[in-house]
Amino acid sequence: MNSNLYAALRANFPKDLNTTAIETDNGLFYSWRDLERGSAMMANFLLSLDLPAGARVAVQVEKSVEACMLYLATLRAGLVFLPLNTAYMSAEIEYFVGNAEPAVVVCSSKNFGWVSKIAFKAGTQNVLTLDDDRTGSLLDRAAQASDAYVVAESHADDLAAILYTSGTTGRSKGAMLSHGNMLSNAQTLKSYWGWTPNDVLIHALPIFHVHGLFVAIHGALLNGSKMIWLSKFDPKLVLQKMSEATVFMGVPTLYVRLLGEAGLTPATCKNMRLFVAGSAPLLKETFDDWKTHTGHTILERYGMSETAMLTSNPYKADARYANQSERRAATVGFPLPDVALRVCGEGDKPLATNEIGGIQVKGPNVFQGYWRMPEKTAEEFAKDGFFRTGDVGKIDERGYVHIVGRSKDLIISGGYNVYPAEIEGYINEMAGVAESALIGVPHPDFGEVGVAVVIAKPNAKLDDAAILASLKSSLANFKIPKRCFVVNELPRNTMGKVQKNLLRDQYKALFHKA
Ligand code: MCA
Ligand code: AMP
Repeated sequence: MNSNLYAALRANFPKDLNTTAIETDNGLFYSWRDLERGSAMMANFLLSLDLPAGARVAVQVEKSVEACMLYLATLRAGLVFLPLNTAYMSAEIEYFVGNAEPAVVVCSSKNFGWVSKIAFKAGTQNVLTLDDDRTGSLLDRAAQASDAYVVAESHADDLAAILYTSGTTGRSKGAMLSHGNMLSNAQTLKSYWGWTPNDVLIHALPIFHVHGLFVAIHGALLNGSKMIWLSKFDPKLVLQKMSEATVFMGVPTLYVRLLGEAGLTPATCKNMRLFVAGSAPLLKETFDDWKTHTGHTILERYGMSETAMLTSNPYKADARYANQSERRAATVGFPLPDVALRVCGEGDKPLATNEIGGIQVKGPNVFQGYWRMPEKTAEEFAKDGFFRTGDVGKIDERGYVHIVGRSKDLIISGGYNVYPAEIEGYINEMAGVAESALIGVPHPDFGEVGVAVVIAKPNAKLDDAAILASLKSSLANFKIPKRCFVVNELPRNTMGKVQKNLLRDQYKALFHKA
């Protein structure tokens, strides 16, 4: 049997391929046949390059339906998709391309100059462009390829995608996900969230992360459900489209921004059946306000790049948990049906109900390891095969999982991950800097944002604005600390380690009233 993920998605397209699969915010309608033919032509083009099995296709392009087709084409050709955040700048792209050694790089035409230089230096032979107005050399080349049906034979454990997730120390690690990892997760969510072919999803997230690329797109395609495709999140446009939709997915910031709109009313949401939140903690306040303004209860779920989705609040009564159907604020719900989840203490020992420890998981969705990092991979797994997520939590007496913190030093800002070690590394290289600490503090819009606390070398004079400007010239915009403080010393424990908890406490009311 062919375990290629595209084959499973395709099998659920509606019988009538002429109906609308995707409607865009600039008035275009793509039929299921368009998705099928467009991705076939791109797949046939990729196959014409005669690439070795497992070759990577790295993609840094603006959101478009053609970019979605390129993802499907990569699956169909049996190649490995490597999506990259559009905010990444040259040093970041240089690392990913150097590490993954993609055979194909697809970028926006405005970036072709610098991206192609990096790619050719890393040995990539094929650098193509794709823009969000249906132009670019990829489409020119694919237009000459056959639209004949093609789906490569894949095994469930063949790689389908590599997602880079930043390392807490050192550089980013590429999480390798297989066709089987992603299909099992999509099938589980299909039934757990009660998808039907009549659903209409508002797709407002970027398509270079698990949430927008896998949870949202697989959800719709595996159910033959239509998507309303927004090129970027715009709260007014979401509300305008809401009456035509049934499902919405967002990081908490999207819900916060929607709550700021006067047009958010029960009437606007009358056809909606499901609001999903995840990628970062959803505040109870947002959960409650949403209920008040719309009459709907947000369903919060939890996942990771390494595992896709792990837990979910119930969509309807869950027979495994005494038929509980309550979606509870500040919990991430129950482990998904095929996910084993435990909370462990020292030595990977499972803890009792309500005891706080490291969250570990096992299941068909758990990744194949980190790209070319066998030792790092081995370190992250317990002896009995459970993956250590780096999240800290507990399971309560009713079975709900709570995330109470992270053992990894990570800031999640507006759904994007920022690793303090990376930013501190850049600041510490700057002239006159003795040391720095990046901490996450509460923020009303992004949930959490980075704040840099910096110490100067003796007799050196540092300027906070200059530090931020210098970071801005080398790092993706969402990683730039929102504030920078130059101070005389950092709090330390008796071992000499910087006590970030004290700094977080000191700066916690910077954007939020305590
Ligand atoms: C933009 N900025 C940010 C962020 N986004 N700063 C911190 N955190 C951010 N997330 C910067 C901009 O560069 C700008 O800086 C300033 O903040 C204001 O930008 P704004 O116009 O408000 O931003 P935006 O373009 O509207 O974007 C906000 C956003 C976006 C729509 C919330 O960040 C977003 O789409 N987030 C979703 C991320 C996502 O999909 N995560 C899923 C990961 P300046 O003015 O200096 O230029 S998947 C995952 O985590 C797991 C597996 C899971 O469970 O799902
Ligand atoms: P990444 O693998 O980079 O996409 O980030 C995954 C991390 O996001 C997880 O390890 C969690 O720390 C965090 N995360 C995802 N969903 C939630 C949620 N609902 N609540 C709290 N944290 C979450």
